[in-house]
Amino acid sequence: MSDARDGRVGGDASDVSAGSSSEDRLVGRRIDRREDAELLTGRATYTDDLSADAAHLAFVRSPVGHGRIESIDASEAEGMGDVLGVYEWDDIDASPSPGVLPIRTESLDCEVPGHPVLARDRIRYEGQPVAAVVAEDRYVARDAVEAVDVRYETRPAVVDPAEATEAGAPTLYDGVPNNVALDAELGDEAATEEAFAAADRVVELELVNNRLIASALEPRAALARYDADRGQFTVEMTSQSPHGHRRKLSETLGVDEGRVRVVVPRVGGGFGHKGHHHPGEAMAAWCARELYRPVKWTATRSENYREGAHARDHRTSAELAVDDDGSVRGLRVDTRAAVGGYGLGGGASMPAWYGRLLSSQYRIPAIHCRTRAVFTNTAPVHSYRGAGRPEAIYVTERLMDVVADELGIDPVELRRRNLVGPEEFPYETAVGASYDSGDYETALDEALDAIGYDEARDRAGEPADDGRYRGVGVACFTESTGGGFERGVVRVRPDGSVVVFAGTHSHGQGHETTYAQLVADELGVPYDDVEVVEGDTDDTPDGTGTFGSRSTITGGSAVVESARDVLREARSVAAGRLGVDAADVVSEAGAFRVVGRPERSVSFAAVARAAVESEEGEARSENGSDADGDAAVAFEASTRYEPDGTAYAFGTHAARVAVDAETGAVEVERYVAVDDCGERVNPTIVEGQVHGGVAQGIGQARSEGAAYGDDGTLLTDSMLSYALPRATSVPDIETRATVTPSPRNPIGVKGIGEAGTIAAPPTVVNAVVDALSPLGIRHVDMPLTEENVLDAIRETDGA
Ligand code: MCN
Repeated sequence: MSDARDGRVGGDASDVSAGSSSEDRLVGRRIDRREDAELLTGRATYTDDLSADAAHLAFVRSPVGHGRIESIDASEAEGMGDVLGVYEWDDIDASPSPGVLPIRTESLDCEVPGHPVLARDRIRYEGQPVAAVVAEDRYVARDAVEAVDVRYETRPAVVDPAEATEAGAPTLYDGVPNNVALDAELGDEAATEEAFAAADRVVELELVNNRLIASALEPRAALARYDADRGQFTVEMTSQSPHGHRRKLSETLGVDEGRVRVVVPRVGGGFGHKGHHHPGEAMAAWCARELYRPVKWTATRSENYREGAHARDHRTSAELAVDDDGSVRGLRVDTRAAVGGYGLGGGASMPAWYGRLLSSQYRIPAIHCRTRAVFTNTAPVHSYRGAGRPEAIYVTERLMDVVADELGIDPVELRRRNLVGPEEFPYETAVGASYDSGDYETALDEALDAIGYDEARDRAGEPADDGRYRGVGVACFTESTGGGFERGVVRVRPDGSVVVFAGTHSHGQGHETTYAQLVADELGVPYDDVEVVEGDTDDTPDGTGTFGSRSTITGGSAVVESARDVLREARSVAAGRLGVDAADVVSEAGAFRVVGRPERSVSFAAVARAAVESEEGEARSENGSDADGDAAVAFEASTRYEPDGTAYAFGTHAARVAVDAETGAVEVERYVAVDDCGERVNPTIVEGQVHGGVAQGIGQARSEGAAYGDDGTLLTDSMLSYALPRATSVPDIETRATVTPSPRNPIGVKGIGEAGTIAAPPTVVNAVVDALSPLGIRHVDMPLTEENVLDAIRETDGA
């Protein structure tokens, strides 16, 4: 392990070429993101910027949370000028397309029919699309939506996942009693019972993990075309997973995957929900075929909030069994996780993502977790930055603080006594996670040092001079990153320039910069000579996408492996030119040299040129054709890479807060993040990822929360009512890093994209509860709004 609390070690890389010596390496350097000039000056093209003489799609959406459609009268809308078509389920049913977004029933306990792109007759959440209107312009389309008269029969709704499992609650599906889509267990129940029986005490905690809505600045959008002669769809859309969307669109449209090309321009944030399959994009494609016209759809903010997948929404009963000396013996967790009206899954409710992380950084000999995924009359729940891992870490890290309080042990000391030690890796947890590498205590100590922990704890328990209570909170975490496969193609043109194609899709992460750093290093070519292309399913034949903090591990390793293959081939061409064996040639700073004879060398570009001029190269160039239409390819390699197991990132975050007990106002005064994501390709990008994630995590802790009325009406359907964090609610975020490489991929990396959303909620809640502990407060559920904090104070006063 090496401490990487470094300062800035480099800036712009425009005149940098990599070499084999470690000080020349691009990986590890703070190179400015090459995509930023375009993004920050507004020159970037997003889906809604594309026009293509498109007609415009708009939806009639259900105002009812649970019910049935009694009738639809579209005659007035159909008669409006410039309206090209009004469609309802019967039109889909009569078409060659199934028109259903498949639900991954293989991971559920029940058979449910999938999410129809337009409601069949049953309505299961407010905002569900009921009819679609296509018109010459988007304003006419929206006016026509108003003219469609739909009658509904309303039914009692259920929006809370705990209430939904109670006897007598309204049910969403026939044959799914108590709305339980999945009832899954993880860990050894008998061993956990034994551990509980043997422990000195058991501490219980009831927790709500609040429902969140992804609020990417760019709402979801699609522009679909249909080429009737070729039977080919082209869908330009907002996506984190072009190949995933190609597969899902082809299923909904009822065509082979090869008949769908997905092209993704710049994406203005996704946070998980743009990896998910929604009705809007599929309907745009369906309408394009129906009308033989390009059809465009851009969600309004409120549509995005009502139909776009939501996140979290757990109700959990948790118990920790401990001895009086603070040794943790067992953990028992029972969670009801909302999946919304259509059970679309995603990490939050899936035991493999949620329960698997419950051990956090601790040696917990026995864990048992029951997770029930529960249908509710709410928007579908899917992955949102963290996807199951924030929910798990929140349970364990809140429990650690509550237990510490009951035992009268400092919360950091309690954690320290139970940490997995650096010599224990690979470490198998009681819930089946295999941690690859880690040095948890060093990261913890860094965080304590940075936040000034001892000084912060040393307070009188009385409000300070400004009348506010002060508190400090710490949370340790692990995070499963990587998973699945990715394909990376590295192509060298005859002039020695390089194009990298990857199946991932950056929507704010900066892959164009980091993949170029990785490949330039491997090939020893200038950074500026490496171009990175993502987001077109025709360019990269296969891929999985960007989510789960997996791109660097999987996509990065795939492009690195391809670069290594290319380098091997290039070295053998260089050896031919130099008249020596390939074993006697080394690659160094953009050239190949004969070992021991540095004056005998040939440049990488000359080798690329020689490759196309050779017989073998000519054959290669005839077969190859690159994305620019330039047929000449000097070298090309394609790798399908699957990591050798999961890489577990980790860290400790700490915060100091001030709480006004008169008003309930919480201020996060300082925030420190110590993260370990193995080797850091670009420390500036890593820190940017941490900043963004922490801001979102503070948002969850302080203010965000999707609220539904009892009838299933979304009350927070705009940015006025859904309280995102603002600049004033997020302090300067201080970052530090430790570096513990992962042995499970060739570049030693772990993911970083979600760490902030995992660590920040328990860090902030722990700090606020610490601040309010003189008032006898043991727990406050998120979000820590003034109202919730005051309620907690009043309840304790009452007691
Ligand atoms: N990185 C690095 N060194 C590492 C790990 C990562 O330099 N050891 C760099 C990467 O090369 C990449 C970035 O950090 O440029 C994030 O990498 P990674 O952790 O592999 O995560 P992904 O690229 O797979 O991104 C996914 C993750 C997720 S799941 C969500 S949700 C998310 C996020 O990243 N949504 C985002 N970050 C976001 N950032 C922005 N701006 N917008 C979003 O919607």
